[in-house]
Amino acid sequence: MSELTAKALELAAMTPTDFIFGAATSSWQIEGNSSTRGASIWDDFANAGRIKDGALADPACDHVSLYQTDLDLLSWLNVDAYRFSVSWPRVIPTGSGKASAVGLDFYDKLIDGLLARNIKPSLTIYHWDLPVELEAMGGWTWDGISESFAEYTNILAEKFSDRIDFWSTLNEPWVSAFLGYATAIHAPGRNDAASGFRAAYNLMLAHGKSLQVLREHSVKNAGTVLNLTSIIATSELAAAQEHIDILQNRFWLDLLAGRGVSSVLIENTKHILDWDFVDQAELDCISKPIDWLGINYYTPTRLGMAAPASAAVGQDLALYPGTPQPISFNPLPPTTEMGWEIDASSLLTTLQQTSARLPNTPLYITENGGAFPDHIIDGKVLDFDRVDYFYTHIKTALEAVAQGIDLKGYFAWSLLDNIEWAEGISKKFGIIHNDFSNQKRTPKLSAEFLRELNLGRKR
Ligand code: IFM
Repeated sequence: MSELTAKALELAAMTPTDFIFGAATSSWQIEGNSSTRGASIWDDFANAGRIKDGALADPACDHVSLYQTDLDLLSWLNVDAYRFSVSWPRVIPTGSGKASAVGLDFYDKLIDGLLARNIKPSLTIYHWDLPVELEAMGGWTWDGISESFAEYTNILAEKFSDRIDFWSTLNEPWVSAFLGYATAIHAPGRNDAASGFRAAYNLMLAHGKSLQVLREHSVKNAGTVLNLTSIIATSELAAAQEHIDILQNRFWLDLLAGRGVSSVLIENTKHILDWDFVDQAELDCISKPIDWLGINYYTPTRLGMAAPASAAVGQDLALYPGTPQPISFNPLPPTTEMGWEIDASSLLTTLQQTSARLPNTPLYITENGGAFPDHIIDGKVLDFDRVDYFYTHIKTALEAVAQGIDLKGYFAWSLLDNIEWAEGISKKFGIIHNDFSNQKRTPKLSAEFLRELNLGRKR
């Protein structure tokens, strides 16, 4: 038996029978075919040359044309579930108003294709591709955005509520608000701290209203997805650590748990905004119980005092406006190609902290994975680093289950090499290699590993 198989079977033996394994993607990162939908803020961002390697919305992975191939790959992987997102401008080309029959039909076929292969659909309503018309109204800082989101949710729920196993309102609202509005790292690139906080609140209000719509359609498995992590610092940096922990983790969990906006956050940010828009009825709407919480975990956030600042993507003090002490980000080696420290033990800490902060809520790891260089030898993609990353993180996740954490599933990020947002196609997270010149898909060693794990548990 090869070492790869032995490790996969070791994990299979640790896995509870009802645990879900899946793979994840998002619409803008894989779909391509932008001419058959409306425009999103990411199209504008890409067209303005803001993506490092010049990648554009097309062709991406041409998934709209090749979805049958991708469904067959999911079948070959033997996953239980597939997590994908719906492109808002594909379903409602101008953001509000009439839905596109062509757009809905695409997701209809995708969902039926999953069900025909006995794969549970996990649908994310919003994974960052906001229609440009809504951004022109103010985007996530606009008062009306949560109503537009509720209307969009209603269209999806009317069409798909009978066939979706997991509904998720948002993916990583911290990224939408702070990379897109507080800074200009992501689309729409506002670069205004106060807008970041406003967007953060409106995203959560949109979550609350969307959840209400899903409930009106009798949806019973609705949740949301946050990118949570543990913030590591020495005691001299306790004030900065607390602030960063609030912005990264607690703000979202506090709102979901009905604890409102932290007084520490309000105090630390009083020179930026007065938070006068916070409304008790809206807080009540946001804190209605969810059926599950998704955690996207990649790396810990390790703080230090020493310059130089970290070169890790997305680790930047401007993303945490109001931090009361100057700090830098100091990821320790080994790191991935994103500069992200590899530390599976922080996944365990994150799971423990989250279950304490949002009790009685089943958890799923909805994304986990790494960007690594691929070694292509004789047509085989030997991504040993990624195999090792999955092995250590899945093992930690399963150990957390054995310790009593209510963790119910794990989704690998990502099914395919895709457009890694502002980093473009040069940072590769896929378990399946994609040749962007001809769209040839080649499963990497990590895909074989996850397949062996899935076959092992089903034996
Ligand atoms: O590619 C992204 C994904 O869209 C959201 N979570 C993090 C991934 C890696 O950066």
